[in-house]
Amino acid sequence: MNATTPQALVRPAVAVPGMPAGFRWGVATSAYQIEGAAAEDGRTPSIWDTFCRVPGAVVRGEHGDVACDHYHRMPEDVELIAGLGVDTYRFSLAWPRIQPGGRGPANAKGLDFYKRLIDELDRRNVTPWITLYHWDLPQELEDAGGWPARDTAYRFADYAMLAYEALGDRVAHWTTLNEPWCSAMLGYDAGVHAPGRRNFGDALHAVHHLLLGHGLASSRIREAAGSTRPLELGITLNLGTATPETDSAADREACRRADGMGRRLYLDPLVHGRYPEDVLADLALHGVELPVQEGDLAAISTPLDVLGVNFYRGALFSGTTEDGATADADGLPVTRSVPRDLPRTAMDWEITPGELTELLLGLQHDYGVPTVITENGAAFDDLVAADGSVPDADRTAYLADHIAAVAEARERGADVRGYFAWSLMDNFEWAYGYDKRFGIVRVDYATQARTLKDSAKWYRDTIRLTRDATR
Ligand code: IFM
Repeated sequence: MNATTPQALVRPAVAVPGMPAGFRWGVATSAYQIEGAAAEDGRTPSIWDTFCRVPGAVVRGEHGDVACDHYHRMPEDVELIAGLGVDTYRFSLAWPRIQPGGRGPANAKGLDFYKRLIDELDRRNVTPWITLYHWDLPQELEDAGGWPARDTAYRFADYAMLAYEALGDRVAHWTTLNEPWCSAMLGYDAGVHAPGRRNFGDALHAVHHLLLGHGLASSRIREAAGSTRPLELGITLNLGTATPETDSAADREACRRADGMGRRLYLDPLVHGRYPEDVLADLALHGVELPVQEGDLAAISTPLDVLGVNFYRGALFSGTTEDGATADADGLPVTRSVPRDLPRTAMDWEITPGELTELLLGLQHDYGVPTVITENGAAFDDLVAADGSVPDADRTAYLADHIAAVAEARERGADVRGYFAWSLMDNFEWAYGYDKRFGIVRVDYATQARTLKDSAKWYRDTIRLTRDATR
């Protein structure tokens, strides 16, 4: 059992009340985190291949060259997925595999891998759910300016069409981007993700161009699908909640700013076709203006069929420094996240399932778009028992509490249509390398052996019992 949550008790699998028959159950992964085969069949480097080579950027200098070797073990992995009884598998396409260098024609060998994956999923009645972009920008496009440059949005739309033209006759579920906040803010402002740049203004330009890329790709995919092909199109955002530490005006303002930068900056243009005025004013204080051109917001607000929600935690905010100041050294208002005395995961993330219910109800109220939880899960420092099993009661408890939070949100009126566990298997956790294990399946990186953790068995049984109860 994990030291961070010694209280985690073994949870029995039971049917989750209130889940309708068509509720989707899935597992999720992304290309760079699992595929490996970094230089095979025409794939060229992405910004992550480059970033991993920067000394100090990733724990122990680890990288995705081999990762879980999924590129070579894909049929066995699909077998594993089917054995869990999930109906949906969310995975991402590697842009530098499908369109090496980020421009020009499709690479047939790259597409073939995903065609074979879809064949395997079809054979086992698992629905493919494609994410077009999970952070692996072709390096050439970064060299040409990356997401802060407007042209990258057009390049993304072209790549999206290459993928849709090749796979759209067999795949109905398409997500354009995974977590544009991370691409922009971690990649271009904090510099802790690829490409490792540190410029707030560039990061905000990246936000706009990511959203524009989403919009351009969405409208072209929608047009190509026409009225005959089934299509469920959306975007996935990482979302949390912002709770004020006290009822003071400063703390409530801090929450307005945090919610503005983390949620409304994306969802207002996506759903309502406008950026939130208060956030634009906050950005102006930093001397930043979004590079919006005529027609951009119409493209960005191309209707969404579904909003993918990745939830890991909510946060408490204060509008003052620990010393009580409301402005920082630059005279800008303070938005400080305040640690709480709550159980934590191995990422040191607070465990806050109730805030998932709150988030989903807020999304329903503010935006009214059907949602699917496209990621939820936790890293813990798993121990392998003498008999080879992985008794991860802490992860099972995390999943159980968050699935219950989804059920509660549904009961209170949120239109949540699915839940995908992050992640199918342990994988490359970005700047943390292979240190942090999010899988419900353990990967022994020395042998590439896969072992179902207890949480995977619990998830499998929970899905089966829930389905049986709704039959
Ligand atoms: O592993 C990541 C994933 O790639 C994106 N969402 C959050 C996960 C856990 O950090």
